[in-house]
Amino acid sequence: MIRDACLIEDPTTPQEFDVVIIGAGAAGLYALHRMRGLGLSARVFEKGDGVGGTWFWNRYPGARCDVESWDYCYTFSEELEQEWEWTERFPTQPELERYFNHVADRFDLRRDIEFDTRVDQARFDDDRNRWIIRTSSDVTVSARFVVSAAGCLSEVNTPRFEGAETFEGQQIHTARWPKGGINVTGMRVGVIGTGSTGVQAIPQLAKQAEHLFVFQRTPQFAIPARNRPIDDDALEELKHNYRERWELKKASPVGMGRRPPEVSSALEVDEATRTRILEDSWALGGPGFARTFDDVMTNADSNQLTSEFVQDKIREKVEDSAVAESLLAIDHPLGARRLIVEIDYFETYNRPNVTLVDVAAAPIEEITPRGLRTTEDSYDLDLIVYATGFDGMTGALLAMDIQGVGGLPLRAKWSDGAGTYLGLVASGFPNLFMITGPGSPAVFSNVIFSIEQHVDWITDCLAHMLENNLDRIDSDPEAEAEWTRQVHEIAAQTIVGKTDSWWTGANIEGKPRGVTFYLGGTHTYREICEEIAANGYKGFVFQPAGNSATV
Ligand code: NA7
Repeated sequence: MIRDACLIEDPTTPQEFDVVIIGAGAAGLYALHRMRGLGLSARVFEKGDGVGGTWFWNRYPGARCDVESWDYCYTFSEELEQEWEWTERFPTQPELERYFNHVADRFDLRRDIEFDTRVDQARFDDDRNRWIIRTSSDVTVSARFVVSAAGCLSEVNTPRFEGAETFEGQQIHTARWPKGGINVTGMRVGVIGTGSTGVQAIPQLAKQAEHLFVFQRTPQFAIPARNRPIDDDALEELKHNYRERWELKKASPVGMGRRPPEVSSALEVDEATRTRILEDSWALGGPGFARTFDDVMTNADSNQLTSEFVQDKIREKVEDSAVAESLLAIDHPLGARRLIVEIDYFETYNRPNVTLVDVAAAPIEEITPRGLRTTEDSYDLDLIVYATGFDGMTGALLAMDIQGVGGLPLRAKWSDGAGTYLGLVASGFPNLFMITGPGSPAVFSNVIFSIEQHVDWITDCLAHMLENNLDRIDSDPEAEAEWTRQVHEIAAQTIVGKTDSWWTGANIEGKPRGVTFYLGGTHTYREICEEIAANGYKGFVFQPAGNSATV
C-alpha cells in the first residue's frame, strides 16, 4: 500500500483510497482485481445496481454480443477459462451478465464496489497530487489515482422529438430496458433506429407485437451471425485451445482468435475464386466477414466487390422488392460504419405484422399523444423503442465534471476533439487513466481483450511508480499531440468513418467530428505500449514523492 492510503474513520475527512475506479463493467472488475494484486486500496463506484456494464444495462430482447464467446472473455485466469461453460457462439445478455457476476464472486470483488453510485465530479488537487471525487450519494472521497472504466458505449443517446412528453404510451431506450422485460403482446410497437441494437431487437419484438413499425433513417450492411449452440465436444475443444487462441488474438489486428484471410485482396484472384471465398465467408457468418480480404477496409474496389456480394445476398432474403430496395439504399462502403451481425433480421420484413418506414424520405416530425407523425403519415403506437445508440467514446467521460491541473475541465480540453496519449491518459490530468479511451483501439477491437491489455499496462505502470517512489504521472503534451496526429492520420487511410455515424461523433449534436480510434491494429498498439514502457515510459512525465520537480 502506498503512502497515506488507508481508510480514515473521521467522518468529516474524505475517505482516502489509493485508487478509485469508475464503473464495474468488464474493465472496472478486472482493474479492481489487478489493483488489489498490487496491494493498493481501491473503491469502485458503479451507477447500476449490479456488475457487467454494457451487459448489465442492455437487456432489450435479442441483446447479445456479436463477438464470439470464446473470444469475448477474460484470458487472465486459466481457472476461470476452464470452469466457465459458454453455451452459444454469440453469448446472450443474460449469459454475459451471469459471467460477470461469476467473475465478481469468484474474485471476491463486490466488497469494494459501491453500487447505485455515480461519479459526478473528479477534481485534481495539485498540491497533494490527489483526486477529490464526489459521487451522486453526495459522498466525497480522495484517491491518488483514478481509473476510468466508464465504458465506450454507456452514455445513452435519446433524440429529443417534439411532443415526446405528450405520448400516452410507454417510451424506452434499449439500454434502459427494465429487468423484468416488457410484454409487448398485443401492442403496436415503433422502433426508431436500425443500428446493431435495432437489428437485434426488431426480430424479437416482431414475434410478439401485434404490429411493429421500424423507422429506418440509414440502411446498413448486416452479416448473418450463424449463431449455434456449443455442444460438449466443441466446449472441450474450446477449453483445450484457449492458450493457442490467445496467441492468435495477440497477433491479430482486432484481437480476435481467427486465422488471417486466405488471400490479401479481392482483386488478386479471378472471379470464380473470389466468389468461392466470399461464399465461404458468408457461410461462416459473424463479424469476421469484414476481413474476408485484408484490404476490404482500405481498398475501394475490393470493398465494392464485397459490398455488392452482400447486397445480392440481402436482396434474396426479402420478398417485397420495394422493401428490399429500401433496406439496400446503403450510402456508404461496407465497414465505414460498424458492421452489423444479424439473426433473422431481413426475413422479419416478410412478416405481415412488420412495416418498414423510411424516415430519411419522410422524417419524424413529432411524437403525438397517440404515436408518431412523420412528414407523410401518422402511426398509432403503444410503445416507442429508442434504439438510437450512444454518445460513444467520450460521452461517459464528459458526463462527469473532471477537472485537471489548475481546474481545467476535461470538457474544455476536449472541446475541439479528444486528444490523449495512447488513449490512456490526457495531459494536464495527472494520475488519471482511461481504459479503452479515445485514441486507443477501443471498440475497434475485441474490446475485452483490449481492456485486459490496458489494465495490465496501467498495473505495470503503477508498479513502476511504487517501486521508484513516484507520486505523479502525466503525459508530455507534445507526445500527446503526436499520438493524436497519428490516430487521425491512420484513420484517414481507411474507409472507417467515411460516413456519418457514432464512430465520427456525428450522431451527437455539437460534438467535434472525427474518428477517435487507433486503427493501426491492436497487435501494433500493444507493441507500441510495451516499447514505451520499456523505454522508461517515453512521453510520460513523472514527479518523485515529496518533490515538485518532474523527471
Ligand atoms: P447506432 O449504431 O448509433 O444506431 C443508432 C440508430 O438510431 C441508427 O440507425 C440511427 O440512424 C438511428 N437514429 C438516431 N437518431 C435518430 C433520429 N433522430 N431519427 C431517426 N433515427 C435515428 O447505435 P446502436 O445502439 O445500434 O449500436 C451502437 C454500438 O453498439 C454498435 O456500433 C456496436 O458497437 C454495439 P442514423 O444512422 O443516425 O441515420
